[in-house]
Amino acid sequence: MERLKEKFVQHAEKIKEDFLTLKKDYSEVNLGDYNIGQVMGGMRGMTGLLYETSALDPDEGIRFRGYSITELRQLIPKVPGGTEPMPEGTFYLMLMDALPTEEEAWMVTESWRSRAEIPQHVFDTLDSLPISTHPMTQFSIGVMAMQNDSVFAKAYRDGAKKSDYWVYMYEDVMTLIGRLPRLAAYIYRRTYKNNEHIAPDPKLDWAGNFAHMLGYEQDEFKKLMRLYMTIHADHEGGNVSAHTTRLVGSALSDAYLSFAASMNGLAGPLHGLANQEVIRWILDLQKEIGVSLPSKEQIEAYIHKTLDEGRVVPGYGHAVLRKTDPRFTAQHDFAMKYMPNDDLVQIVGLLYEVVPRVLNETGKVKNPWPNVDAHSGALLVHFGMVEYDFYTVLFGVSRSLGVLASLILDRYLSLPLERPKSVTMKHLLEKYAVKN
Ligand code: CMX
Repeated sequence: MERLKEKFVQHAEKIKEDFLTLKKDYSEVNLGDYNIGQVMGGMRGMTGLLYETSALDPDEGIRFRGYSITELRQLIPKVPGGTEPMPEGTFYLMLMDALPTEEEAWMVTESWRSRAEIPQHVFDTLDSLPISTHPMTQFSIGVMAMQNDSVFAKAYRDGAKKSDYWVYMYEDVMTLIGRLPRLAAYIYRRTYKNNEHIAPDPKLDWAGNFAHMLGYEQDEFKKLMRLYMTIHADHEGGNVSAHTTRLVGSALSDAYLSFAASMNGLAGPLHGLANQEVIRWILDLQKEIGVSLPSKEQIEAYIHKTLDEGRVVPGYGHAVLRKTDPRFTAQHDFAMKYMPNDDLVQIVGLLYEVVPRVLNETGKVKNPWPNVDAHSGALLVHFGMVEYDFYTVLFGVSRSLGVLASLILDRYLSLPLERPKSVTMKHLLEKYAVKN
């Protein structure tokens, strides 16, 4: 058995005990009440999912197995000469609930590297799509095109035992994550770089190799990719991409089916697509005002115009967070270190000074502060990655780490089919409305 897999079993046996204790002795304990407003309002604030790899505090932001982004940047191993955490280490932490040593982080790299080759038919499938196909659509189709390699689907068909499902899920997850950078880089180079592809460099770490295959060799871009892949990796279980992975996986759909479904959710503008929308919105702002660095007053007028048109200000607001997203702060920190004078970075900074007040003045926005998507585009443009329609694919590659680590755990714990109950408005009105 792969050493990584053995380590996972050691950890998973312990959490299985907790799982069984909770199920056996505490199943009847109430977690809270909810109301019709929550049922009608996207289930905000309703606790209804078990999710181990990360937890989100509305004020503090995300913690991966208890560690904040700041702590990850200090404690997760780095490549030699590196300054940012290896995403492999973050994956290890999420899967095993333990900080990895350097050797353990590289063990993950090695496992993914050994599985990274993509069958030719996947590239042929992508090549058959019109070049105008959105990169996220290509990404989802590329993942689906790999589904016939699923060892989980095959094992299920061959009558595998329920207690062994996780073994096959583990294989699929590790293979899929190993392949994603190559798939994403292929989409990027096919769509924007004249179909000129770059072979992987087996000496590099997962994120460094991703940067290399995308065609960005600057050391700082590789650093950015390591940070980017770490901070977007997980955001507890209720967001659209994590929840979709869980939901679809609960039907015993394999990792390819579950992950492709989650990416279709990430591709929505209220979720991951917001990262491309932010930069599109800023570029439109520059164009409309006619200067590369607008004043605060000009920015404020543009925000009002956006709101008056009935649009949202992309990159601001959140369904759970109530303070500035620490993922925004980590990116701002990176920007201040490497590109403080960049015009787009400065606009991001000016927006931070203006948008929260304007959103607060609407009286309806619950969180006026920036989320992760408010900053990422400015960093990417700085390095020359101007093709913003591609940005959500980067988010997707990173998001695989958390949602797929969780999917292995789901099958280890044999979580059941998700099947919440729905209710009609007629029923609610008949039962609860006061009749005159
Ligand atoms: N600009 C303008 N209006 C906003 C807003 C924003 N950035 N954020 C919230 N609002 C509005 C909502 O549209 C809603 O208006 P209506 O009552 O007219 O429908 C009202 O404020 C209340 O919304 P909320 O409770 O504060 O926020 P939600 O939990 O409903 O939605 C989110 C959260 C992220 C969808 C929303 O803040 C938004 O649309 N933000 C912009 C898009 C964005 O950046 N998405 C990325 C989120 C992070 C990620 O998943 O990647």
